[in-house]
Amino acid sequence: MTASFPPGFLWGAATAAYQIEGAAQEDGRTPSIWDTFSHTPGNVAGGDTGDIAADHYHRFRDDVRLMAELGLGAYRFSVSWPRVQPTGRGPAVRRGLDFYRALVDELLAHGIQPLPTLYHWDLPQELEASGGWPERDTAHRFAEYAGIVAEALGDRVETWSTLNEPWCSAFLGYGSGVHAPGRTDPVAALRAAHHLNLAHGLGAQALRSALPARARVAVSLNPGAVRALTRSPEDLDAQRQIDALATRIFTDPMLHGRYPADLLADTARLTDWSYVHDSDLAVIKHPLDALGINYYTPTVVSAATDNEPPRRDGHGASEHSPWPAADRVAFHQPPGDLTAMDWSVDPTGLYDLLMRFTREAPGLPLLITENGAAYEDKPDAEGAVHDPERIAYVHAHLAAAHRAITDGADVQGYFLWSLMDNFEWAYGYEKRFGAVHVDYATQARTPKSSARWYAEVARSGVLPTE
Ligand code: IFM
Repeated sequence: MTASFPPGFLWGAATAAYQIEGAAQEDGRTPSIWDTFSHTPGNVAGGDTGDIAADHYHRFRDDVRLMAELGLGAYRFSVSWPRVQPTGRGPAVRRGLDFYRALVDELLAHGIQPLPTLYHWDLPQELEASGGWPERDTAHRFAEYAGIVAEALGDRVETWSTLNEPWCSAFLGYGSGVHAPGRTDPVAALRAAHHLNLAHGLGAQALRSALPARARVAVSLNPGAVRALTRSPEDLDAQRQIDALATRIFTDPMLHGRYPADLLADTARLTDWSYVHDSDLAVIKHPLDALGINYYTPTVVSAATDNEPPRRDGHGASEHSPWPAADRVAFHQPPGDLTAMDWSVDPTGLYDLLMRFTREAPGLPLLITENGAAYEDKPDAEGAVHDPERIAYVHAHLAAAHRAITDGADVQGYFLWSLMDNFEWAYGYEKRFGAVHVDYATQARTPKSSARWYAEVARSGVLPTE
């Protein structure tokens, strides 16, 4: 049995600025929180930094040519805020914007639709010095930056995304501290979550007022596919708590203009949420044209028992939890084969999320803005890279997406994470998510067998039998 995807379905791949661009100190770019964090010993495996990364800043024309060879119809990338507006305030740097203009032009010249994301975690360091995401002003700064990029690229970009995975920015950045800026304060994490929501709303408004009417505004979230270990009331309550902190803290304000009452109650001993101003929720509920869903693996939780083993929530090792006020929740390894991240392979989580948002936001188009897996890919004696596990992973997740479409979900595109191997945040270059292998010593690109396989799926719009 083969599965055909709808005509016009977007077949894409995704990357992010800090993970591939390099050129960290060129053309006026100043440090982001990830430059500072990765240059601080002990934060990133192997002491790796994004200084050079995959050198995409200098090689983007070759990379776009490769995308075209692979038959991609769309490319999701992120704009580096400190490259465009180095201090996070004031006028833009022309050379920074020129890079993205040239990238977009190159994509369009090859028939590839550009989908920029405005914020994929690289906050200008100066804004962190002024308090970062826990401070309200950062949301206003983001809106100003969104307007600058919209003015520069608005004539040639149709679909925009404001933020990527604000959960990670808030809770890994300010809660567990495994991501930049490495703070470990649960209240700061909750404040950051609200100000990221506000940034999304203000940013969406800024995009709308600068862009032509045909433009589409989206956001990319990583909602949790959270499962309870058993059907006991205690385990179901653990599931409810984590669902609120992983997903509803973003989707309730964005889709419904409210914070979940259970979230406010669960976190009441930490914060009174007085940083949510009266008009904020109406701003955050700015109408979306598409919802981006990033999905990798499910989460399994139960009520904690005494002598609980260390947390296994797949979000890195830290003695500080990224889950504010959820001290009585235990995390378990979900069943299934593991990727190199130790994330279990379970495409039903993707299906469940697509159906959840189909029910929750009828009529809102969905984009799978990230999905993929890291494996230990190595070139063989001939220099070829065979990655059958990645083909199996992507195949299974595309089959889940197809099933959701058949069941009524309006899924309009799939973006493989990632186009090429890159800087995997606190794991450095050790984890390889790319369909294209990067030899970091030479910067040679070698499409893995999954890239060839995906190219054929993209070309035909048909998922073959395994
Ligand atoms: O590499 C990241 C990406 O930046 C955001 N989503 C998850 C990916 C894999 O961890």
